[in-house]
Amino acid sequence: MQIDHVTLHSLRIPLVAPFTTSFSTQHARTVVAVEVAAMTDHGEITGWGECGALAEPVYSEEYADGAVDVIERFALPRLARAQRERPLTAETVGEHLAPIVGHRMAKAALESAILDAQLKASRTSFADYLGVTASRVASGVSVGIQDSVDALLEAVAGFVDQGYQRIKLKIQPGWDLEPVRAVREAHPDVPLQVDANAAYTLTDSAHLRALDDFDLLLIEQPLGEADMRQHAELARVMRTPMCLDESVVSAQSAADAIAWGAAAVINIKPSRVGGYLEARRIHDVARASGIAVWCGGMLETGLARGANAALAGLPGFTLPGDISASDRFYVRDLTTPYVLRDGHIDVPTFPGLCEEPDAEAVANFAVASTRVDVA
Ligand code: OSB
Ligand code: MG
Repeated sequence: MQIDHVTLHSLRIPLVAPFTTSFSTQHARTVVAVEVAAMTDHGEITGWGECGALAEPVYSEEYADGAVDVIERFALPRLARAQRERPLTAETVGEHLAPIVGHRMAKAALESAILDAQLKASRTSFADYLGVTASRVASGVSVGIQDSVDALLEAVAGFVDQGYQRIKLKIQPGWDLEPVRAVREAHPDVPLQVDANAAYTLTDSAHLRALDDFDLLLIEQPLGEADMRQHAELARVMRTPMCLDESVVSAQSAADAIAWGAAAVINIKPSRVGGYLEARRIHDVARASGIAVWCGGMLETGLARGANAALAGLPGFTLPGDISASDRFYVRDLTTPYVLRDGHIDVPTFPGLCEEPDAEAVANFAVASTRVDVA
């Protein structure tokens, strides 16, 4: 294909309730939506991609406005140059953008939009592209830090009643053993796991070990992004399986984590690792090593939620993902909302990665929009 122009939409979408993690409280999701207008063998096609970066650089070093900047100033000029040589494909985007260090969420958004256009042009669903045969995936939910244990118990009971297959509790120092114990006592059999978003250090080992009493599926990213060796040390003293999120940014870092014993489980977030193609490679590395994976989330809108569900249909995704229904975060999604049916989310069958977003919703939530000519 040949990209003609790209529109970068900065959206601010209100959340149904504030979402608190160890690094921030969000009241709305600031999200960059990438709209690629391309000429393909099948005519003019528009593709959409979502950027996982939050408004502030608090989960990783990326942030929404920074993603717009790097896409506009550095990524698109490279793709413009590349497509003067030969037609662009989604599979070559990663190589064209490799000289740009980091900025994986920005790259992922662009690659997703191009892959969406490519699959729409060939009338292929993302599941068929991946070779996924599953028609639905088990749905888990990530529950933020609450003001009180009672509020947490009420939130968890609501999600359990809705049929979510697994509950993930956000923890941080001062909000860990007591809330986890309370949820475990109220729901003795619910599949339960915790996520610390790097809020602890290795000196907290003895304290974190107390979580072993609660029959957790895993503990996610207790230590810093760069603390791979320290995660391996912590893993040796805990029974609860160690899962990495922030530390795994590529297939290479996944291989390192596995080799060093830093991860018994990996949370694969397509945005964090530079896109769905690298996410697939991490799945393959983990599966070849006997390491379980599950699909994480960044409060995706309908532009990426269905693609995450398709990815999670790959056979190595043996644990429920953070792939909830749209209404877990949004009153109004950008696309047809994803719904929970019997604790599962359907794997989409439409062509491409996502449905075309509702133009009125995009206009409603837009705070800025930048058109970049690429041809
Ligand atoms: O660590 O998994 C995380 C949201 C924002 C940033 C980091 C994380 C999360 C979540 C939300 O846990 C998961 C979801 O999208 O449902
Ligand atoms: Mg996490």
